[in-house]
Amino acid sequence: MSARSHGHPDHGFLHPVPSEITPAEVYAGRRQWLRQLAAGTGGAVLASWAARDALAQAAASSPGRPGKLAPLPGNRSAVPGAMVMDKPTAYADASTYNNFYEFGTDKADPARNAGKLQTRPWTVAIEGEVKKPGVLDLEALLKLAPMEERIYRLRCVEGWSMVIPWVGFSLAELVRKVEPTGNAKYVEFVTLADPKQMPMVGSRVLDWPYVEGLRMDEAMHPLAMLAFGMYGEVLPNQNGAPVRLVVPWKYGFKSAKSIVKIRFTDRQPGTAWNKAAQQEYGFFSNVNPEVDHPRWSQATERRIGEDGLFAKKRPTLMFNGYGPQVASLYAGMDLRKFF
Ligand SMILES: Nc1nc2c(c(=O)[nH]1)N[C@H]1C(S)=C(S)[C@@H](COP(=O)(O)O)O[C@H]1N2
Ligand SMILES: [Mo]
Repeated sequence: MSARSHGHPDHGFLHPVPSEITPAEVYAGRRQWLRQLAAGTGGAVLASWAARDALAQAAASSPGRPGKLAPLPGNRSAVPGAMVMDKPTAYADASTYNNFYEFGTDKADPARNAGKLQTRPWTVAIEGEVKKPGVLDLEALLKLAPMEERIYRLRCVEGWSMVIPWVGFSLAELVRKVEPTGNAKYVEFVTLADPKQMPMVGSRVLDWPYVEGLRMDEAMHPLAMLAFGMYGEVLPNQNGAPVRLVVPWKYGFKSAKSIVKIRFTDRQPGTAWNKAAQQEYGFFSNVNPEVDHPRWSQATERRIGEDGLFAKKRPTLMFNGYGPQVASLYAGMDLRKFF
């Protein structure tokens, strides 16, 4: 199957978007995780998050402001463009309609098969062209910068989209702390490939581990995010626990899940989907309604939760609507050539 499997632009009107409630034990599991976080070193993170929330609320209600904001659900990001106004996708959809091929190629497979993924203990190795290489454990990573809530659109290359409130911080925070050398031009993200926990690892669907990459200036852009949570809770395993990338102006496959290694390189890394089908999935993969996938149009998208017989497709936005923030990164580049 390989590359062909990534690509059903439209499953028709009756594609299976599950909208059942997440099973109670899943919630219980995540609450448990949150409690552990709060009890341990993660407490500092949650505490600072709450403190920042209080600060933001105070700021919002201070005199001279054009009206009071509604109570904030978390520490809303001040990064320009980080809070889209689109209605967030239902949690039940965002956590059951997933691409995470290590756990299966059906949209429902990750939610079915990722439950037992061991996300603790977890480490992320920092390697390559940096002055401070090393191994960070998850606790250290969680404390690296204050957690923020950001509401991003996510556009999958297959032609569907969601709106997800993530919890995390800018990838740039980490990049700065590890001090890239002058030779660092790209950042490579290597994700977990454990055949004991991931049923598809070992199959030939993709070349494992799933690897993604960004150019250094993209990695430093404040909208590029390391996410640890969504909807105010710890990430469900199927969404890339315990830590994933979120790059909202690029097709969803750039947002690597369950990261175990971040490597700084002088050369453009080979990425999983680019290796699988070079002419279909470029290194940049910026969302672009004017550059079609060889097998389907990218001009429109289905917003998950809005499907149904009479649902209209939405026009896909250049850079997924983040052009004002990111277009300058690509000034002078031919976006058809560097797709
Ligand atoms: N490790 C890994 N990361 C991955 C994938 C994958 O198969 N494996 N799929 C990608 C694709 S195609 C998309 S659209 C997003 C989906 O993220 P979500 O399930 O949280 O919406 O994850 C991306 N990250
Ligand atoms: Mo995707």
